[in-house]
Amino acid sequence: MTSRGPVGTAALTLAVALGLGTLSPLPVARANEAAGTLAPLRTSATEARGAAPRLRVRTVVDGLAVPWDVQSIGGGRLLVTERDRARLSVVRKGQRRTVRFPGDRVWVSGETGLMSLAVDPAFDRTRRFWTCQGWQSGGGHDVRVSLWTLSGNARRASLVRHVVTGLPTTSGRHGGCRLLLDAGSKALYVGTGDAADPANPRTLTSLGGKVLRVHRRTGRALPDNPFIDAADPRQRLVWTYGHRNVQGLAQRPSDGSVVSVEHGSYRDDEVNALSPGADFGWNPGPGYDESVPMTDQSLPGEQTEAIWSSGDPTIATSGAAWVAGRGWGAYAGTLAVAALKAEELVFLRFDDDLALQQTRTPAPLRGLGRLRSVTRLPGGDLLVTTSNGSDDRILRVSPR
Ligand SMILES: [Ca+2]
Ligand SMILES: [Ca+2]
Repeated sequence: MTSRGPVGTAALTLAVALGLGTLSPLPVARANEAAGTLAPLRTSATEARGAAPRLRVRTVVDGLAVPWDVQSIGGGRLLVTERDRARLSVVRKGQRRTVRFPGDRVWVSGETGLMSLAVDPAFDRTRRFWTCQGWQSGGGHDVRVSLWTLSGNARRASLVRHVVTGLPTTSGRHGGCRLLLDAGSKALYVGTGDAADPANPRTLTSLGGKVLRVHRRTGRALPDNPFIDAADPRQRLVWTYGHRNVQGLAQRPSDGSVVSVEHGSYRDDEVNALSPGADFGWNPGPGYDESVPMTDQSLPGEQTEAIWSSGDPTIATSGAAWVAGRGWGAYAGTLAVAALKAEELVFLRFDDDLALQQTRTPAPLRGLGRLRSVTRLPGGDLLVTTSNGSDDRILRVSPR
């Protein structure tokens, strides 16, 4: 595997002169490379869709500790999870209020705690939202997806039901877990981690190292799932497999396609274009040997290459959202990906067929600390959570 060379000096100078921020070397697009059609790098604003707007970054709320996810519940209010405190909060006008909820049942260990959130599009009427988190039960623990209702005064969350249980856990490493409500159906996608157990990603009866697709209320498999005829009911929930630790899921508004974002080992963070039944090729060896490729083509059957890969070293990609809405200009239609280790928000442009066109990291989106999750607000602004461990913030990124 080779990395594509850096952008030419002339192009870089042009980009800087145009105020585009720094153009990064194009990471390996292995699927394209294999086909011999690596797309040219766009180098000027005139080739992009309009000019790149200046970006404004504001702090929405501070004083948090590892806020894992944030979602709007309307009325200027945000629902926020904090992983290690297992705390659920509502934030409005910069003020945070704790929501009463059984946080003492949440299993917190290492990378696992109170993690992703999804909010019912009909929240105004239903008051419903979903979380995924570590959970203690019967002396053991798992990661599970749970459906809640928020009280009218937003002070208390009541469990409706656990929608999916039994996502595997070990030490808390690689606990996933990302939720995404499908825009066009009743499906809920659940991105899971492999729990640092080498058997999980390719064992179709394990819920670890997968993207699951379930009915959002019942947690049942959907009739068009790829393994719906499997004998084991867990396998019927599987949409894709061979994942390491899915940290992001995002659905492109233009065509409904869903991508996952996952952490690489020492190399190759990945953005993957999901298709039913696809194998994404992570198969750590005995003893969780992580020296194997992130997409190991030597495995039986077909393995699907990433549509973007960090190469070596990784940047520790996490959450992502597609950029849409007024004012985004040249950034419209890109995938905004948060990076923990690189402490930046990266915009990836793909063409209609999800072939990589360009990567761009605007200067205002660098050096903001470790970034965890990206959420697109109804108007198009992005919310980004930091993940430094203390004095964490929720940031709002807007085009000026
Ligand atoms: Ca892979
Ligand atoms: Ca193969």
